[in-house]
Amino acid sequence: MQPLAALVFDVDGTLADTERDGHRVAFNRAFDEAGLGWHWDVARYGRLLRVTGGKERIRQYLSEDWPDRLREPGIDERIRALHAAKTRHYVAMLETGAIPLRPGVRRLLEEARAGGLRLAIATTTTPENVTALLKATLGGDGIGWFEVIAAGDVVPAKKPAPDIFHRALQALDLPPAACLAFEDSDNGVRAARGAGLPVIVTTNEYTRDQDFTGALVVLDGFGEPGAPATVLAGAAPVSPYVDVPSLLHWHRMAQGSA
Ligand code: XBP
Ligand code: MG
Repeated sequence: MQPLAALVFDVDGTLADTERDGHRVAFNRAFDEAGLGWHWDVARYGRLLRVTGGKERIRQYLSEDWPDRLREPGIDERIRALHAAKTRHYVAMLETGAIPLRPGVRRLLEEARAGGLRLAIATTTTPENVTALLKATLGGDGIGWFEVIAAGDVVPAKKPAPDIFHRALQALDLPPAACLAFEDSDNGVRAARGAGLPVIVTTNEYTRDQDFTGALVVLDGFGEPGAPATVLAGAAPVSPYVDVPSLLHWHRMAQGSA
């Protein structure tokens, strides 16, 4: 049996609830700045989240509301520029401390590090967004907590393709059986499973009704002492919240030896 050696975390919706009050707001600020008159409300953004990747999401929106604009010369460059502006607004929001880590995340990361588990990130979002989030929430050395940060356009295909998880496993030089992945969305679960990773889901407002077939366990969050996590599917944690003993228990289950 492979011992558990590393934890591979998704970022958006998993480490922090970034979509509704972070990315969406930053997109709208970039649209305003560009004088486009576009606005993504909470519901519309929820539907657009079916497409992973910010540039891809702008393209999806155009295909739905302004299909002719997709044929305009230079549209790719304009999407890139608009997305770069969005990233600038998003990073500025993070630097104000506007987006905290989800309850239980910092505790679990600290417990995992104390327990000798290696930490990695596999995310669709732009690398600057990851470093800004980690710096703003964990402090200057927070980035160093993660041995591997695989993010954004470093891989050709985004989630639900498994590429970003393959990239993280390669960088860790570990087989999927020695790891556990953490995700919040069905696209993420399919990506992690596509890379052979056992995956633990923590849902959020945008993803709670999605299909998490293939996940080891589905919870409404990581939980904290005194604020237990609710199990929505799969085996309960060893403690009322997600901790290292629970991870070891789920990992054994994943290998059929619990
Ligand atoms: C979620 C995504 C990202 C973000 C926006 O990433 O799909 O595209 O919504 O970030 P994760 P960018 O894999 O962490 O859940 O605009 O930088 O793409
Ligand atoms: Mg996510």
